[in-house]
Amino acid sequence: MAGRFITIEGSEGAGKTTQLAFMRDFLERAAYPVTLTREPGGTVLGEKLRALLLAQHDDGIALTTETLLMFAARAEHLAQVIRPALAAGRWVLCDRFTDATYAYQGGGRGLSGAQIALLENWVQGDLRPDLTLLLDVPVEIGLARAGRRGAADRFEQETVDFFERVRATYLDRAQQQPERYRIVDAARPVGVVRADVENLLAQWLERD
Ligand code: Z5A
Repeated sequence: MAGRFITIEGSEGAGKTTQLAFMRDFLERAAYPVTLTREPGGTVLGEKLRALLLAQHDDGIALTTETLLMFAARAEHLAQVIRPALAAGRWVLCDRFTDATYAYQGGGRGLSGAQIALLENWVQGDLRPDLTLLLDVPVEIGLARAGRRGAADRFEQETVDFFERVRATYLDRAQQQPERYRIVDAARPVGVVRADVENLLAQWLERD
C-alpha cells in the first residue's frame, strides 16, 4: 500500500516542529511507519542548501536564485527521501513544503504564483501532499516565540509586514483548497493545539 504525504505549515514560531513530533508519536502508536523530515533540507545536499539559504550574504540573494535553491533542495528531497518512502508504504511527515514557497517567495517577496507553479509542476510532477495542516498564529505572537530562540536567520530578520503577507497567503491557499488543508488555531497552549491536531488526524484517518 502506498504511504501518505502529510505536510505542516505556518509562519514564524507557529509551533510546527513541536507539533510534528507529537504527530509522529500519534501515528507510530497507531502502527503507521513514519518518516519525519523537513524543508529546506532532509538530505545531505538539502541541508547544505538550507545553510546557504538561511545565512546572511553581503550582497543578498536574488529572488530567482532563492526560489531555485528551494526547488533544488526539494528535487533532491523528493528523489532521495520522499518518493522512496511513499513507495515503501511509509507516512512522510514534512515540516514545510511547496506551500511555503507560495507563502514566502510568493506572498512575502512578490514572486508570481504562476512562476512557482511552473517549478512545482516540473519538479514534483503530479505529487502533492495528501494533507496539509496550517498552524495559524498572529504574527506578533509567532515572532515573540521565535525571538526567544536566539540569533535570527535571514528569514527571521524580515519585517512584520512580510510575515503578515506570508500568513495571509497561507490562509488564502487554505481557503481555496479545503479538501487538502486543515487550519489549526496555534495561538493556544501547546497541549490544546496538540489535542486539536490529533483529533484532525484521527478524523482524516477514518475518512482516508
Ligand atoms: N522557506 C521558504 O522561504 N520557502 C520554502 O519553500 C521553504 C522554507 C520550504 C526555515 O524554515 C525558513 O525557510 C523559514 C521559511 C523558509 N523561515 N522562516 N521564518 P523552518 O520551518 O525550518 O524554520 P522556522 O520557520 O524558522 O521555524 P519556526 O517557524 O520558527 O518554528 P516552528 O517549527 O514553527 O516552531 P517550534 O520550533 O515548534 O516552536 C518555536 C518556539 O515556540 C519554541 O520555543 C516552542 O517551545 C514554542 N512554542 C511552540 N508551540 C507553542 C505554543 N502553542 N505556545 C507557546 N509556545 C510554543
